[in-house]
Amino acid sequence: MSSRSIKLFYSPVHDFIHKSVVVAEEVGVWSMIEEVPVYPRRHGYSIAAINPLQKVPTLALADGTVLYGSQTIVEYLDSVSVNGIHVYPAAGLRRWSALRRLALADIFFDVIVRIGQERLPKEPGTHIVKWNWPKLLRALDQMDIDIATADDFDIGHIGTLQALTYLERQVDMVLPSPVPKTFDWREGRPRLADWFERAIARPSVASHYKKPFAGEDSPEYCQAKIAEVLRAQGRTPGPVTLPSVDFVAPETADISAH
Ligand SMILES: N[C@@H](CCC(=O)N[C@@H](CS)C(=O)NCC(=O)O)C(=O)O
Repeated sequence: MSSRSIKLFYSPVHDFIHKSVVVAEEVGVWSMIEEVPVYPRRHGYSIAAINPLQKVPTLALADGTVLYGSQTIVEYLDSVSVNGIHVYPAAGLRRWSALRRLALADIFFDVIVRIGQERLPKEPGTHIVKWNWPKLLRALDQMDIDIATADDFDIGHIGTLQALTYLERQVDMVLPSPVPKTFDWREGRPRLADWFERAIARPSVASHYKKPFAGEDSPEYCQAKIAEVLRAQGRTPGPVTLPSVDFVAPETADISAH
């Protein structure tokens, strides 16, 4: 792989931890990655042409191969480790423990995303929050139990960092009832809280966490990178039309490049 040959389409919001970034750092491939900022809710950032789910993160290799689902992306990055480090433990119980904790943390993340969607003006229904909030509380308790036996740093821990920091970000922005306005996941979970303080001091985390993104992040840049990927796939990019509204419902998102 040549320098910066992998494009990482992701939301460059560094007040929560991104598994893809931490894994790329841990396995020594961060220098091969070109960051492509995508703000999924803002106009001009549709990546539907390369990911039908219109979700970030999405990874594009030099040959046009596109990977999505953060689980797929991090396992791929782990498989191309250049320093011998792997965040997926080898086959056996340690691996399944890590994958279970990764699933716990990732589904936790999806639930946070769903709760965040309650801010959308045309999607009311706090029953969704009431249904999901207990799941998050139970997941936090499970994380607190799991972390008691942590003597390493694996993909499940990285997922947990993302899940906890994303929850914190969402709580800061206020989540609908019954999520408390001042909810702190640390309360009643001292083991998880202690571990978190140590984990965020790791270089792979500390180099990005709470550091504002400093690169190019315009919609034009994003679409130029989409066009590069399409060309690498042998496809002809269509004209880019930036919609005039802030929010584009998935069903009306720009699919002109298809
Ligand atoms: N389970 C997915 C979750 C990805 C996800 O929900 N990403 C959010 C980032 S905040 C997103 O793309 N939201 C835009 C949308 O849901 O349309 C994964 O792990 O890749």
